[in-house]
Amino acid sequence: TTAFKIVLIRHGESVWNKENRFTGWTDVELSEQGVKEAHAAGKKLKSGEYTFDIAYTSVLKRAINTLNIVLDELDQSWIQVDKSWRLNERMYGALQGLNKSETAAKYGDDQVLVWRRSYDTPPPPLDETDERYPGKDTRYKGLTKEQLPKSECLKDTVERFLPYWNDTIAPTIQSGKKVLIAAHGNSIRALIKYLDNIADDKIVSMDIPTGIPLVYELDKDLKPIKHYYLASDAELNSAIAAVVNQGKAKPQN
Ligand code: DG2
Repeated sequence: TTAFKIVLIRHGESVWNKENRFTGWTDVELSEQGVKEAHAAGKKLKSGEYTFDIAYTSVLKRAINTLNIVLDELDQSWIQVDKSWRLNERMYGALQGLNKSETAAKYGDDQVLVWRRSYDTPPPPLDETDERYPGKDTRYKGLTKEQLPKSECLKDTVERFLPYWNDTIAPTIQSGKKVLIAAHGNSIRALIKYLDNIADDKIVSMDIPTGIPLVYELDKDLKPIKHYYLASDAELNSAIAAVVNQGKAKPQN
């Protein structure tokens, strides 16, 4: 039986989602549309009478700002918020900044699918001298060299996310606090892969839409009982199809 309910949300559309660029650890703003999505998500949670005791997010403003908008809609801006690099988007390495569709035209849809969705093939790495290398960003000054990624596959993201889940988030859920997590497409895929124990080859076809709350009901051992998006099937399917199509040389609508 359901003992706990948590809510996950991918941030609203960012300006680089809109321009269809690989983003990763690049700290880009929400687009106007993304701001609207965040407000709509907050309103949905409010009408479902969701309330939270604590929220977790990344150190990237598209997730932080989404969370703030959602909490404002709920009139719960006062709750404790914990930010961690461990909830950051998967580090997209040398692909960061490139257009996804142009990259597919150059390397093929299949290669881009592997880079976007495979479990254990990382994208091409950044060089440490590259301006995009996180070691150059003061917000990551507490990380060891081994923790600073040059690129990550989903497996790497799972591995760096799990200590945060096990040491911080999971015990908080089990203490009875109501938890909201605002994160990213691939950090949420990492969490779901772990929670639902999804096979490595099955995670390839999982895509997370922007700005739609995803509810997970968990038993007392935090095993998922069921999950659902707060959206109609039509809304959900078109939002997911949009994400899938971003990686194609010729997006079809
Ligand atoms: C996107 C996800 O991350 O991209 O890094 O480009 O969730 O922070 O917008 P987000 C990025 P895909 O893996 O879906 O291409």
